[in-house]
Amino acid sequence: MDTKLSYYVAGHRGMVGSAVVRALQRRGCDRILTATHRELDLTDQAATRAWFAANKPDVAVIAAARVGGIGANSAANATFLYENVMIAANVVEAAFRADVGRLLFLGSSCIYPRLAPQPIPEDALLTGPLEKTNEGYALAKISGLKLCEFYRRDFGVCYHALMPTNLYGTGDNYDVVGGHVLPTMIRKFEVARTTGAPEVALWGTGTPLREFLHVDDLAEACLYALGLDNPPDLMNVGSGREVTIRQLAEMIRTATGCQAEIRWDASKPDGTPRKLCDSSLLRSFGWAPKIDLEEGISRTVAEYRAALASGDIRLGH
Ligand code: GFB
Repeated sequence: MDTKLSYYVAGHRGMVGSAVVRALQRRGCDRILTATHRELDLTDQAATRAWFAANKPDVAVIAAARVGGIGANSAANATFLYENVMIAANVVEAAFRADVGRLLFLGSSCIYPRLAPQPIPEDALLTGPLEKTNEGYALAKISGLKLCEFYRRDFGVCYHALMPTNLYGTGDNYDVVGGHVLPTMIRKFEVARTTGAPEVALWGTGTPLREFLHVDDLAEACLYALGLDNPPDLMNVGSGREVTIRQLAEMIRTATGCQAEIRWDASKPDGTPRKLCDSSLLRSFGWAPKIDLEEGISRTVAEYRAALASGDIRLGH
């Protein structure tokens, strides 16, 4: 990737966007453009067009999205579809109008069919029905990646997409109702440890399999993909390692030092049974994850404790 270019990182206050900014800074890139939600509402077409026309970045990385775990998604499919499809459509079109030649769009492995072959190759896209709990989010992300593919094909711009597996790490959201499973478990076990609660209630049966990737590994994958002259339209990004939700809970209980018993609340949804990405395409270009899950969890637990102590932490949406 060219560190002399200007990079717009949409969603720079989120977990993914802030990791991309840190990765760009590590490479010595000093032309990083950002706009807070208050400064620029990406669901507003006129505002998005005006911002791109005024700022004209060379490259745009789209990490802005309404995101959440299974609870937030299943309770608000309308909002997840509307906001994310608006962001994708506005940003891609406004970037094109402003002559942005390169754009990287970030999605999620939930774009693939609920019962896709495992590990999931990129060409499993649109071969079967989606997981219902996050259908709105998935449809918006499919629209976004297809917009990139079609603008590239029709107009010759290099717009492409990465589909990360379940992410965690620095700057995550620790909302126990709407958050993702890994940060939620850290918070639940930490609360139980510090209050001496005898039990922690977790959702579902504990049997689903998930693949987790540290967000700093994803950020490096983004820069890797941006360094390719002719990247594939769509590439998966995962660690290649699956754990059951039950195994994840044990790992986090150990990392936090919590003694509480786990109670599984089967009235809460399991979601998709398994979603392991086939990341061999991106790996064939030379990218590989560096942070293994045990190391990533212990680092994240330490960061959670430090963030809680300083008050610089997201505990809700
Ligand atoms: O991260 P998560 O909420 O989302 O993980 P998905 C859900 C899995 O963890 C389910 C179990 O099997 C849950 O039953 N789980 C156990 C818990 N305890 C908890 C808990 O306390 N909180 C939560 N949240 N889960 C999301 C999609 O799916 O993944 C998004 O909804 C996005 O669209 C994201 O794609 C990456 O992995 O099921």
